[in-house]
Amino acid sequence: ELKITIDGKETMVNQGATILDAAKQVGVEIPTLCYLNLHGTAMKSQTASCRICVVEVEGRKNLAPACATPVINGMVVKTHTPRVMKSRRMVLELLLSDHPKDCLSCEKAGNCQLQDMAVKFGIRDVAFNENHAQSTYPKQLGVSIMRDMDKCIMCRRCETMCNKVQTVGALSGVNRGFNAFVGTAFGLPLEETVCTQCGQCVAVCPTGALCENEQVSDVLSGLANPDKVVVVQTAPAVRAALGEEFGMEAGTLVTGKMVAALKELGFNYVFDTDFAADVTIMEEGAELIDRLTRSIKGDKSVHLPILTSCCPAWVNFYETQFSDLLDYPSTAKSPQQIFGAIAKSYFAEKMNIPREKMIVVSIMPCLAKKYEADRPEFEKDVDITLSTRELAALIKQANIDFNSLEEAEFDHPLGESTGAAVIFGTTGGVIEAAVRTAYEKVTGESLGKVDFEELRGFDGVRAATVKVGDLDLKIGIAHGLGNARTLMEELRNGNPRGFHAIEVMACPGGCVGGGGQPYHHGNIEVVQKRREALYREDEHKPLRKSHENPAVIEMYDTYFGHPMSHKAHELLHTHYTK
Ligand code: HC0
Ligand code: SF4
Repeated sequence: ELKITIDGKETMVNQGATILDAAKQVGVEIPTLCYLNLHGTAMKSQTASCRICVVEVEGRKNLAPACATPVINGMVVKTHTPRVMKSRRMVLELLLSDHPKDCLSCEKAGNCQLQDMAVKFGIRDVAFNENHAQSTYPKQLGVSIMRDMDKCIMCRRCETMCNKVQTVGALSGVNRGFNAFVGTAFGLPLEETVCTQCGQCVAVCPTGALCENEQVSDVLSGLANPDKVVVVQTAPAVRAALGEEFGMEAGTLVTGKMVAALKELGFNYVFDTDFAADVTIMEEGAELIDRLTRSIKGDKSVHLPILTSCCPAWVNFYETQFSDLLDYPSTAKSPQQIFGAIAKSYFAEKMNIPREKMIVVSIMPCLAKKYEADRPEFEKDVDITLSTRELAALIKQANIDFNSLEEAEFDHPLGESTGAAVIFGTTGGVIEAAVRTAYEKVTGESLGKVDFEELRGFDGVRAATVKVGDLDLKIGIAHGLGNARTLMEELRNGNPRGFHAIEVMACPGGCVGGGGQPYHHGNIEVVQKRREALYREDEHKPLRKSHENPAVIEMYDTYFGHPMSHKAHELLHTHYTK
């Protein structure tokens, strides 16, 4: 242990701790722009590129960046001397001198850490402003992500996310000095690179350099058109985070208020992606049982483990990076797409609504869902996808007092769901939902306890064995694409651990940590609180197994026949392309 004194407060830290870690321990806040530490995951970015976190270390001539300076025993540090403050201000003015000043209309306005810092430092005039011509990179508007590299401050958090955490490698720093920015290979649009559209670069970008492709106005046009029937679905993880946009504590569940707000906004039907998640379990569960049964009978052509296929960035990742293993993923579409397909077939037929009159909007915690909805094979079953943040913006625009809304209920029938569907939004949840159903289908017994604690947790790669009748069902779980890569390489090497099923979610924590959620600026505790909220909602649901959803049962009885039927294959399954 090492002793350090920060602003007169003494503390002990472990070898390897930085001044920033020590300061956090004694409750001293040191401002940072480039630093990123998602505790509990493998992510850490300490490029020390912004120099905002500099402090004075007794006995040293130069100011030291707190994020990258290891503690030495007996160190004495001061974090807010006039010299420190002057230096921080200088850095900030330099950053601002080369930064566009369209803050009024910037997408990140209100969520920009650079803007917050300028407010905090009371910057009124920006020095050096006239000396540097601002670079003019063209804005690139992609299907999920908007890039505006004039606003890049070279903190390189996105690079850390993309290259180290996700191991995708779509982004890297180019040029030096005032011309530096983070770019793609040959300046190609993200769609033409290995980018998976996961949106984790957007989630950590402190400025307006990386934002989502906003589609709020498309939704407003739909709502304003009297000839259209506008149907909305909300993903599991949205309800656990939307409240943060209205000042609520992380982990507050706002399911009922969210439904009420959507009704106020004028959607004709407010439905739940959770309904479709229950359907996914019916299809994917049946597929798993089918593969297991055939394998037990000695069929050598069966591909095990089955891989979950509901996360679009993950689908993109295996299509691009593991195209030799495309027989392994489940062919079930994601709940978002299953919902769209059902809304425009089963529901539309039931209600006599012509397909062309219906607009299906999804509210997703994710940016890759925009890309998924746009994939040509899905034929616009989902028309528009908004992120959690965009929904919040829409509610604010409509002047709806979210906090005082009376809770409302989802509409029938596509608003019915079970607890199994709710936990889809967190790492381990999809496979737990599948196990609840597979267990009962295989053994014919009713599960006493539906909580599979062994599948929960936050380690990047997890493995668990669940007893299902005579079978030891071996399950692998990964969240974050770098962790997924570890499991996929294992699979390529012959599946030595004998997994039967693997769940992958591209974002750290699963959808609760998605790239479309309220910005948490690298505070992973927020993501953990959202996860707990989903487990709470599951616990309080009267039904907690997908195959018990009465609206799902009715739909199979009257429309699909049974899981994996011909019609189910046509509407609820997909294929993968290299
Ligand atoms: Fe998810 Fe989903 S759980 S990917 O994380 O499977 O985005 O929340 O909507 O589709 O249900 C996201 C969340 C979904 C889908 C569901 C799955
Ligand atoms: Fe990389 Fe994901 Fe950003 Fe694409 S969306 S550039 S894969 S971090």
